[in-house]
Amino acid sequence: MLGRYKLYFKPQTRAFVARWMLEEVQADYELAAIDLEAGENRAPAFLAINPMGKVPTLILPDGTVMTESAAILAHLADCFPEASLAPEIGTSARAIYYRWLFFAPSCLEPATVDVMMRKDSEPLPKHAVGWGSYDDVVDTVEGQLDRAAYVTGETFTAADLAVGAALWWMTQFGAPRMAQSQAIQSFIGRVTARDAFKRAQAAV
Ligand SMILES: N[C@@H](CCC(=O)N[C@@H](CS)C(=O)NCC(=O)O)C(=O)O
Repeated sequence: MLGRYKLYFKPQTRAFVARWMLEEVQADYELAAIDLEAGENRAPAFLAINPMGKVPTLILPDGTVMTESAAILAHLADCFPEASLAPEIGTSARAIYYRWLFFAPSCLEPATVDVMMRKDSEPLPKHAVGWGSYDDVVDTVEGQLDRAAYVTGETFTAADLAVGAALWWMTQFGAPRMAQSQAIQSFIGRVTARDAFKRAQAAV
């Protein structure tokens, strides 16, 4: 979609994922800083845009509001095919891409929040939670990265951005098994070496 995007943004949050993707596709965009500590995301003006009060919140050039990091990645990958960040629709490669794109928010993230924020609690029942267990999640992603350079194979896609950003944050926060996993750390090294990742870290 041609035109200017507007990203409601706070550094060191999931909004970074959307900014990284905007840089990958070289979209024309502006950042609108949101001070979460000051509660700007709970102000009526912002809740009118995103009732969840969360970032990333992306305004598309036609004014449509998009939320949910993985959905934003998928949409931008489709809008900028020249960036080659999504396999062709209907192919098996696309199926694998969807699998990992959704694995990040539905397995990696909640498993990590659970293990890091409920340290003194019993794990939630494996059969009841969508991610099963933290160890299952890490075994699964590690197993994939033992076999290939990227979760989707030998080329970087938006799904690698989603999984890579999650694993990078998990490492920063000291999540179990991250620092010890060679496959995961090599993958993080590959994705964070990208120019778009570096540009997305520029000060606001
Ligand atoms: N499901 C959303 C989650 C977004 C989210 O939780 N963002 C956090 C920052 S990492 C936030 O805005 N927190 C502020 C709050 O809830 O008050 C996504 O994947 O984009």
